[in-house]
Amino acid sequence: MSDPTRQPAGTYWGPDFAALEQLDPEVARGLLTELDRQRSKLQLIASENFASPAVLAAQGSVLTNKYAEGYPGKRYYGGCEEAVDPLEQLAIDRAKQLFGADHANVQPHSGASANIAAYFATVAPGDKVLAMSLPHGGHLTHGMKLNFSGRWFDVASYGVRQDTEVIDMDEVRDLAVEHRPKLIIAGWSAYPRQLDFEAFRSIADEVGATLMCDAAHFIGLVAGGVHPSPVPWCDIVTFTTHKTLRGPRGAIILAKEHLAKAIDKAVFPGTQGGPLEHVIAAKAVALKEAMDPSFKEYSQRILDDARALAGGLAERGYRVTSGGTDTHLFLADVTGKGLTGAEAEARADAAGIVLNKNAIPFDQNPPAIASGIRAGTATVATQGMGPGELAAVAGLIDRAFTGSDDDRAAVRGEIGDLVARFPVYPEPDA
Ligand code: DSN
Repeated sequence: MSDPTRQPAGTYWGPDFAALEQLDPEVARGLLTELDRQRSKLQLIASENFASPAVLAAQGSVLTNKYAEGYPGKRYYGGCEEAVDPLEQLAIDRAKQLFGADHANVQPHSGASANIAAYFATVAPGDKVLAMSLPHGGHLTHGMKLNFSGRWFDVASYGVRQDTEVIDMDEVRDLAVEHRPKLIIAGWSAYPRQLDFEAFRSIADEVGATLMCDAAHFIGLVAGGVHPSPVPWCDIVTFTTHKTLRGPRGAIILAKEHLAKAIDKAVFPGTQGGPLEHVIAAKAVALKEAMDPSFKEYSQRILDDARALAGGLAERGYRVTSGGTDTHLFLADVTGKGLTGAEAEARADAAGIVLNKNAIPFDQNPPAIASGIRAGTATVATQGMGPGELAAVAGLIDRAFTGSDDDRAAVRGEIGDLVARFPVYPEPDA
Protein backbone atom coordinates (compact mmCIF):
# COMPACT_ATOMS: atom_id res chain seq x y z
CA MET A 1 0.00 0.00 0.00
CA SER A 2 1.31 3.47 -0.83
CA ASP A 3 2.30 5.98 1.85
CA PRO A 4 -1.07 7.37 3.06
CA THR A 5 0.44 10.81 3.72
CA ARG A 6 1.64 11.21 0.11
CA GLN A 7 -0.03 13.57 -2.30
CA PRO A 8 1.25 14.69 -5.69
CA ALA A 9 3.80 17.52 -5.45
CA GLY A 10 2.27 20.97 -5.38
CA THR A 11 -1.14 19.89 -4.12
CA TYR A 12 -2.68 20.98 -0.86
CA TRP A 13 -2.26 18.48 1.98
CA GLY A 14 -5.90 18.03 2.75
CA PRO A 15 -8.72 15.67 2.04
CA ASP A 16 -7.77 13.21 -0.68
CA PHE A 17 -10.87 11.30 -1.64
CA ALA A 18 -8.99 9.02 -4.00
CA ALA A 19 -6.79 7.92 -1.09
CA LEU A 20 -9.87 7.23 1.01
CA GLU A 21 -11.50 5.21 -1.75
CA GLN A 22 -8.34 3.17 -2.14
CA LEU A 23 -7.79 2.57 1.58
CA ASP A 24 -11.36 2.23 2.81
CA PRO A 25 -13.95 1.86 0.08
CA GLU A 26 -16.66 1.09 2.64
CA VAL A 27 -16.33 4.48 4.30
CA ALA A 28 -15.87 6.22 0.94
CA ARG A 29 -19.13 4.68 -0.24
CA GLY A 30 -20.88 5.92 2.90
CA LEU A 31 -19.69 9.49 2.27
CA LEU A 32 -20.86 9.36 -1.34
CA THR A 33 -24.21 7.97 -0.26
CA GLU A 34 -24.64 10.89 2.14
CA LEU A 35 -23.54 13.40 -0.53
CA ASP A 36 -26.12 11.93 -2.89
CA ARG A 37 -28.81 12.06 -0.17
CA GLN A 38 -28.05 15.73 0.54
CA ARG A 39 -28.08 16.58 -3.17
CA SER A 40 -31.09 14.61 -4.28
CA LYS A 41 -33.66 15.27 -1.54
CA LEU A 42 -35.12 18.50 -0.21
CA GLN A 43 -33.53 19.16 3.18
CA LEU A 44 -35.82 20.99 5.59
CA ILE A 45 -34.38 19.99 8.98
CA ALA A 46 -34.40 23.31 10.84
CA SER A 47 -31.07 22.74 12.60
CA GLU A 48 -29.10 21.87 9.47
CA ASN A 49 -27.37 23.75 6.68
CA PHE A 50 -24.82 23.20 3.90
CA ALA A 51 -21.32 24.32 4.92
CA SER A 52 -19.33 25.97 2.15
CA PRO A 53 -16.38 24.26 0.42
CA ALA A 54 -14.10 26.73 2.24
CA VAL A 55 -15.49 25.65 5.62
CA LEU A 56 -15.12 21.99 4.63
CA ALA A 57 -11.52 22.57 3.51
CA ALA A 58 -10.53 24.15 6.84
CA GLN A 59 -12.25 21.41 8.80
CA GLY A 60 -10.61 18.66 6.77
CA SER A 61 -7.12 20.08 7.27
CA VAL A 62 -3.91 18.99 9.00
CA LEU A 63 -4.94 21.05 12.03
CA THR A 64 -6.73 17.87 13.12
CA ASN A 65 -3.28 16.54 14.09
CA LYS A 66 -2.47 19.22 16.66
CA TYR A 67 -3.00 19.19 20.42
CA ALA A 68 -3.45 22.64 21.92
CA GLU A 69 -4.90 22.45 25.45
CA GLY A 70 -5.08 25.97 26.81
CA TYR A 71 -5.64 29.23 24.97
CA PRO A 72 -3.62 31.32 22.47
CA GLY A 73 -0.33 32.28 24.14
CA LYS A 74 -0.99 29.96 27.14
CA ARG A 75 -0.84 26.39 25.86
CA TYR A 76 0.20 23.13 27.49
CA TYR A 77 1.78 21.87 24.24
CA GLY A 78 4.63 23.16 22.10
CA GLY A 79 4.18 23.91 18.44
CA CYS A 80 1.11 26.13 18.72
CA GLU A 81 2.72 29.50 18.00
CA GLU A 82 3.06 29.34 14.22
CA ALA A 83 -0.48 28.49 13.17
CA VAL A 84 -2.83 27.30 15.89
CA ASP A 85 -2.58 30.37 18.12
CA PRO A 86 -3.09 32.94 15.34
CA LEU A 87 -5.97 30.94 13.84
CA GLU A 88 -7.79 30.53 17.15
CA GLN A 89 -7.23 34.22 17.90
CA LEU A 90 -8.64 35.08 14.47
CA ALA A 91 -11.79 33.09 15.24
CA ILE A 92 -12.10 34.81 18.63
CA ASP A 93 -11.63 38.27 17.14
CA ARG A 94 -14.13 37.63 14.35
CA ALA A 95 -16.75 36.32 16.77
CA LYS A 96 -16.33 39.38 19.00
CA GLN A 97 -16.48 41.76 16.03
CA LEU A 98 -19.45 40.12 14.31
CA PHE A 99 -21.62 40.06 17.43
CA GLY A 100 -20.21 43.06 19.32
CA ALA A 101 -19.24 40.85 22.26
CA ASP A 102 -16.76 41.54 25.07
CA HIS A 103 -15.42 38.00 25.02
CA ALA A 104 -15.59 34.87 22.88
CA ASN A 105 -14.59 31.28 23.54
CA VAL A 106 -14.49 29.30 20.29
CA GLN A 107 -13.55 25.90 21.73
CA PRO A 108 -16.88 24.20 22.63
CA HIS A 109 -17.29 21.00 20.66
CA SER A 110 -21.07 21.27 20.48
CA GLY A 111 -24.06 23.24 21.70
CA ALA A 112 -24.49 20.85 24.62
CA SER A 113 -20.78 21.29 25.53
CA ALA A 114 -21.19 25.06 25.40
CA ASN A 115 -24.22 24.89 27.67
CA ILE A 116 -22.44 22.55 30.11
CA ALA A 117 -19.63 25.12 30.32
CA ALA A 118 -22.12 27.96 30.84
CA TYR A 119 -23.72 26.06 33.75
CA PHE A 120 -20.25 25.20 35.12
CA ALA A 121 -19.32 28.90 35.11
CA THR A 122 -22.46 30.17 36.80
CA VAL A 123 -24.22 27.58 38.97
CA ALA A 124 -23.45 24.62 41.24
CA PRO A 125 -25.33 21.30 41.49
CA GLY A 126 -28.65 21.81 43.25
CA ASP A 127 -28.96 25.47 42.24
CA LYS A 128 -32.21 26.77 40.84
CA VAL A 129 -32.40 27.43 37.08
CA LEU A 130 -35.30 28.78 35.01
CA ALA A 131 -35.49 27.70 31.37
CA MET A 132 -37.93 26.85 28.60
CA SER A 133 -39.57 23.44 28.86
CA LEU A 134 -38.59 20.88 26.23
CA PRO A 135 -42.17 20.02 25.17
CA HIS A 136 -42.81 23.71 24.50
CA GLY A 137 -39.66 24.18 22.41
CA GLY A 138 -36.72 24.25 24.84
CA HIS A 139 -33.57 22.15 24.45
CA LEU A 140 -32.51 18.95 26.23
CA THR A 141 -29.86 20.93 28.08
CA HIS A 142 -32.46 23.34 29.45
CA GLY A 143 -33.49 20.96 32.24
CA MET A 144 -34.88 17.80 30.64
CA LYS A 145 -35.01 15.28 33.48
CA LEU A 146 -32.78 12.63 31.86
CA ASN A 147 -30.18 15.22 30.81
CA PHE A 148 -27.35 16.40 33.10
CA SER A 149 -29.19 19.72 33.38
CA GLY A 150 -32.30 18.10 34.84
CA ARG A 151 -30.28 15.66 36.97
CA TRP A 152 -27.92 18.17 38.54
CA PHE A 153 -29.95 21.37 38.79
CA ASP A 154 -33.30 22.28 40.25
CA VAL A 155 -34.96 23.46 37.06
CA ALA A 156 -38.23 25.37 36.87
CA SER A 157 -39.67 25.65 33.37
CA TYR A 158 -41.59 28.31 31.54
CA GLY A 159 -43.62 27.54 28.44
CA VAL A 160 -46.01 29.11 25.99
CA ARG A 161 -49.59 30.16 26.66
CA GLN A 162 -52.15 27.63 25.44
CA ASP A 163 -54.24 30.28 23.65
CA THR A 164 -51.41 32.09 21.81
CA GLU A 165 -48.62 29.49 21.78
CA VAL A 166 -46.28 32.40 22.54
CA ILE A 167 -44.10 32.83 25.65
CA ASP A 168 -45.86 34.97 28.23
CA MET A 169 -43.25 37.23 29.85
CA ASP A 170 -45.57 37.86 32.81
CA GLU A 171 -45.52 34.12 33.50
CA VAL A 172 -41.71 34.08 33.17
CA ARG A 173 -41.51 36.91 35.68
CA ASP A 174 -43.92 35.21 38.10
CA LEU A 175 -41.87 31.99 37.95
CA ALA A 176 -38.63 33.92 38.46
CA VAL A 177 -40.03 35.73 41.48
CA GLU A 178 -41.38 32.46 42.91
CA HIS A 179 -38.24 30.34 42.32
CA ARG A 180 -35.45 32.98 42.56
CA PRO A 181 -33.22 31.14 40.03
CA LYS A 182 -29.48 31.79 39.91
CA LEU A 183 -29.52 31.28 36.16
CA ILE A 184 -32.22 32.14 33.62
CA ILE A 185 -31.96 30.69 30.11
CA ALA A 186 -33.65 32.39 27.18
CA GLY A 187 -33.52 30.27 24.06
CA TRP A 188 -35.11 27.39 22.22
CA SER A 189 -34.84 24.61 19.66
CA ALA A 190 -38.41 24.59 18.38
CA TYR A 191 -40.13 27.93 18.82
CA PRO A 192 -41.01 30.15 15.86
CA ARG A 193 -41.04 33.56 17.51
CA GLN A 194 -38.42 36.11 18.59
CA LEU A 195 -37.68 36.48 22.29
CA ASP A 196 -37.99 39.71 24.25
CA PHE A 197 -34.40 39.91 25.50
CA GLU A 198 -34.96 43.27 27.21
CA ALA A 199 -37.79 41.77 29.29
CA PHE A 200 -35.63 38.74 30.17
CA ARG A 201 -32.87 41.15 31.29
CA SER A 202 -35.23 43.10 33.48
CA ILE A 203 -36.53 39.88 35.12
CA ALA A 204 -32.98 38.57 35.67
CA ASP A 205 -32.01 41.87 37.28
CA GLU A 206 -35.09 41.83 39.50
CA VAL A 207 -34.21 38.40 40.96
CA GLY A 208 -30.42 38.72 40.78
CA ALA A 209 -29.98 35.94 38.19
CA THR A 210 -27.36 35.50 35.51
CA LEU A 211 -29.02 35.70 32.09
CA MET A 212 -27.90 33.27 29.42
CA CYS A 213 -29.25 32.97 25.89
CA ASP A 214 -29.04 29.74 23.92
CA ALA A 215 -29.07 31.29 20.46
CA ALA A 216 -28.05 28.14 18.58
CA HIS A 217 -30.91 28.20 16.13
CA PHE A 218 -31.18 31.88 15.25
CA ILE A 219 -27.62 33.20 15.62
CA GLY A 220 -27.14 33.30 11.84
CA LEU A 221 -30.19 35.53 11.57
CA VAL A 222 -28.61 37.80 14.20
CA ALA A 223 -25.38 37.89 12.16
CA GLY A 224 -27.43 38.79 9.10
CA GLY A 225 -29.23 41.58 10.93
CA VAL A 226 -32.76 40.17 10.54
CA HIS A 227 -33.23 39.09 14.17
CA PRO A 228 -32.64 41.08 17.39
CA SER A 229 -29.31 40.38 19.06
CA PRO A 230 -29.27 38.84 22.55
CA VAL A 231 -25.67 40.00 23.05
CA PRO A 232 -26.36 43.47 24.54
CA TRP A 233 -28.84 42.01 27.06
CA CYS A 234 -27.36 38.69 28.14
CA ASP A 235 -24.38 37.83 30.35
CA ILE A 236 -23.68 34.73 28.27
CA VAL A 237 -24.74 33.75 24.76
CA THR A 238 -24.09 30.19 23.59
CA PHE A 239 -24.66 29.03 20.03
CA THR A 240 -23.85 26.26 17.63
CA THR A 241 -22.00 27.20 14.47
CA HIS A 242 -23.67 24.80 12.03
CA LYS A 243 -27.31 25.88 11.92
CA THR A 244 -28.30 29.26 10.47
CA LEU A 245 -24.65 30.41 10.87
CA ARG A 246 -23.71 27.74 8.27
CA GLY A 247 -20.32 26.77 9.66
CA PRO A 248 -18.80 23.51 10.91
CA ARG A 249 -20.43 21.44 13.65
CA GLY A 250 -19.41 23.03 16.93
CA ALA A 251 -20.21 25.96 19.17
CA ILE A 252 -19.07 29.32 20.52
CA ILE A 253 -19.73 31.08 23.82
CA LEU A 254 -19.91 34.88 24.02
CA ALA A 255 -19.71 36.52 27.44
CA LYS A 256 -19.67 39.87 29.13
CA GLU A 257 -16.26 40.86 30.47
CA HIS A 258 -17.13 39.99 34.10
CA LEU A 259 -17.68 36.34 33.09
CA ALA A 260 -14.83 36.02 30.57
CA LYS A 261 -12.37 34.24 32.87
CA ALA A 262 -15.06 32.01 34.38
CA ILE A 263 -16.23 30.90 30.92
CA ASP A 264 -12.69 30.16 29.72
CA LYS A 265 -11.95 28.14 32.87
CA ALA A 266 -15.28 26.33 32.53
CA VAL A 267 -14.46 25.23 28.97
CA PHE A 268 -10.84 24.32 29.72
CA PRO A 269 -9.96 22.71 32.06
CA GLY A 270 -13.50 22.61 33.47
CA THR A 271 -15.38 20.53 30.94
CA GLN A 272 -13.18 19.91 27.86
CA GLY A 273 -9.64 18.86 27.06
CA GLY A 274 -7.92 19.53 23.75
CA PRO A 275 -9.75 21.91 21.42
CA LEU A 276 -10.53 20.84 17.85
CA GLU A 277 -8.34 23.37 16.06
CA HIS A 278 -9.41 22.20 12.59
CA VAL A 279 -13.01 22.93 13.57
CA ILE A 280 -11.98 26.26 15.10
CA ALA A 281 -10.31 27.24 11.80
CA ALA A 282 -13.55 26.32 10.03
CA LYS A 283 -15.50 28.44 12.55
CA ALA A 284 -13.22 31.37 11.62
CA VAL A 285 -14.07 30.84 7.94
CA ALA A 286 -17.82 30.71 8.68
CA LEU A 287 -17.59 33.91 10.72
CA LYS A 288 -15.84 35.63 7.81
CA GLU A 289 -18.59 34.44 5.47
CA ALA A 290 -21.21 35.78 7.87
CA MET A 291 -19.50 39.21 7.85
CA ASP A 292 -19.95 39.49 4.09
CA PRO A 293 -22.85 41.74 2.97
CA SER A 294 -24.28 38.79 1.04
CA PHE A 295 -25.05 37.11 4.37
CA LYS A 296 -27.70 39.79 5.02
CA GLU A 297 -29.48 38.86 1.79
CA TYR A 298 -29.12 35.21 2.69
CA SER A 299 -30.65 35.76 6.14
CA GLN A 300 -33.56 37.72 4.71
CA ARG A 301 -34.16 34.93 2.18
CA ILE A 302 -34.27 32.41 5.05
CA LEU A 303 -37.06 34.42 6.72
CA ASP A 304 -38.97 35.02 3.49
CA ASP A 305 -38.74 31.31 2.65
CA ALA A 306 -39.93 30.22 6.10
CA ARG A 307 -42.92 32.55 5.89
CA ALA A 308 -43.78 31.37 2.37
CA LEU A 309 -43.60 27.70 3.37
CA ALA A 310 -45.53 28.15 6.63
CA GLY A 311 -48.10 30.33 4.84
CA GLY A 312 -48.51 27.78 2.05
CA LEU A 313 -49.21 25.02 4.56
CA ALA A 314 -51.63 27.23 6.49
CA GLU A 315 -53.54 27.89 3.23
CA ARG A 316 -53.86 24.13 2.83
CA GLY A 317 -55.44 23.71 6.25
CA TYR A 318 -52.47 22.99 8.49
CA ARG A 319 -52.43 24.78 11.83
CA VAL A 320 -49.10 26.58 12.10
CA THR A 321 -48.37 27.03 15.80
CA SER A 322 -48.56 30.62 17.08
CA GLY A 323 -49.99 31.53 13.67
CA GLY A 324 -46.69 31.94 11.81
CA THR A 325 -42.98 32.53 12.21
CA ASP A 326 -40.42 35.30 12.73
CA THR A 327 -37.49 32.95 12.27
CA HIS A 328 -36.11 30.25 10.00
CA LEU A 329 -38.47 27.57 11.34
CA PHE A 330 -42.07 26.81 12.12
CA LEU A 331 -44.14 24.01 13.59
CA ALA A 332 -47.26 22.69 11.90
CA ASP A 333 -49.92 20.56 13.57
CA VAL A 334 -50.71 17.63 11.26
CA THR A 335 -53.44 16.01 13.34
CA GLY A 336 -56.12 17.94 11.46
CA LYS A 337 -55.17 15.82 8.43
CA GLY A 338 -55.55 12.60 10.42
CA LEU A 339 -51.76 12.14 10.76
CA THR A 340 -49.23 11.98 13.56
CA GLY A 341 -45.90 13.77 13.27
CA ALA A 342 -44.13 10.42 12.86
CA GLU A 343 -46.41 9.44 9.97
CA ALA A 344 -45.96 12.83 8.32
CA GLU A 345 -42.17 12.61 8.62
CA ALA A 346 -42.14 9.13 7.03
CA ARG A 347 -44.48 10.15 4.19
CA ALA A 348 -42.39 13.25 3.46
CA ASP A 349 -39.22 11.19 3.35
CA ALA A 350 -40.81 8.76 0.90
CA ALA A 351 -41.42 11.78 -1.33
CA GLY A 352 -37.83 13.05 -1.03
CA ILE A 353 -38.58 15.73 1.58
CA VAL A 354 -36.57 15.55 4.81
CA LEU A 355 -38.10 17.18 7.90
CA ASN A 356 -38.74 16.05 11.45
CA LYS A 357 -41.68 15.14 13.60
CA ASN A 358 -41.94 17.50 16.54
CA ALA A 359 -44.01 17.94 19.65
CA ILE A 360 -46.30 20.93 19.49
CA PRO A 361 -47.21 22.82 22.68
CA PHE A 362 -49.60 20.82 24.90
CA ASP A 363 -49.11 17.79 22.66
CA GLN A 364 -51.31 14.80 23.50
CA ASN A 365 -48.95 12.38 21.73
CA PRO A 366 -45.62 11.14 23.16
CA PRO A 367 -42.48 12.81 21.67
CA ALA A 368 -41.58 9.77 19.55
CA ILE A 369 -44.96 10.06 17.81
CA ALA A 370 -45.73 13.80 18.17
CA SER A 371 -48.57 15.79 16.62
CA GLY A 372 -46.51 18.14 14.52
CA ILE A 373 -43.64 18.60 12.15
CA ARG A 374 -40.82 21.15 12.32
CA ALA A 375 -39.36 22.60 9.14
CA GLY A 376 -36.69 25.20 8.53
CA THR A 377 -35.34 27.03 5.51
CA ALA A 378 -31.65 27.76 6.20
CA THR A 379 -30.72 24.90 3.84
CA VAL A 380 -32.95 25.76 0.90
CA ALA A 381 -32.03 29.46 1.20
CA THR A 382 -28.37 28.41 0.87
CA GLN A 383 -29.32 26.65 -2.37
CA GLY A 384 -30.82 29.93 -3.58
CA MET A 385 -34.49 28.96 -3.42
CA GLY A 386 -36.80 31.89 -2.79
CA PRO A 387 -40.36 32.33 -1.52
CA GLY A 388 -41.82 31.34 -4.90
CA GLU A 389 -40.18 27.94 -4.73
CA LEU A 390 -41.13 27.49 -1.06
CA ALA A 391 -44.77 28.34 -1.73
CA ALA A 392 -44.74 25.54 -4.31
CA VAL A 393 -42.96 23.22 -1.87
CA ALA A 394 -45.92 23.67 0.52
CA GLY A 395 -48.12 22.04 -2.13
CA LEU A 396 -45.64 19.19 -2.57
CA ILE A 397 -45.52 18.59 1.19
CA ASP A 398 -49.32 18.53 1.35
CA ARG A 399 -49.46 15.99 -1.47
CA ALA A 400 -46.77 13.89 0.24
CA PHE A 401 -48.65 13.97 3.56
CA THR A 402 -52.16 13.35 2.27
CA GLY A 403 -51.73 11.55 -1.04
CA SER A 404 -51.23 7.93 -2.08
CA ASP A 405 -47.95 6.10 -2.65
CA ASP A 406 -48.28 7.01 -6.34
CA ASP A 407 -48.67 10.69 -5.38
CA ARG A 408 -45.51 10.47 -3.26
CA ALA A 409 -43.62 8.91 -6.16
CA ALA A 410 -44.77 11.80 -8.36
CA VAL A 411 -43.72 14.34 -5.73
CA ARG A 412 -40.33 12.60 -5.50
CA GLY A 413 -39.88 13.31 -9.21
CA GLU A 414 -40.84 16.97 -8.81
CA ILE A 415 -38.46 17.31 -5.87
CA GLY A 416 -35.74 15.85 -8.10
CA ASP A 417 -36.44 18.54 -10.70
CA LEU A 418 -36.43 21.29 -8.05
CA VAL A 419 -33.12 20.32 -6.43
CA ALA A 420 -31.57 19.93 -9.89
CA ARG A 421 -32.41 23.60 -10.53
CA PHE A 422 -30.79 24.61 -7.19
CA PRO A 423 -27.92 22.15 -6.85
CA VAL A 424 -26.04 21.80 -3.61
CA TYR A 425 -22.38 20.79 -3.95
CA PRO A 426 -22.76 20.71 -7.74
CA GLU A 427 -20.62 18.49 -9.94
CA PRO A 428 -17.61 20.53 -11.16
CA ASP A 429 -18.98 20.76 -14.70
CA ALA A 430 -22.59 21.50 -13.62
N1 DSN B 1 -31.08 18.92 18.31
C1 DSN B 1 -30.95 20.23 17.72
C2 DSN B 1 -32.16 20.59 16.92
O1 DSN B 1 -32.45 19.85 15.99
O2 DSN B 1 -32.81 21.59 17.17
C3 DSN B 1 -30.63 21.27 18.70
O3 DSN B 1 -29.42 20.97 19.31
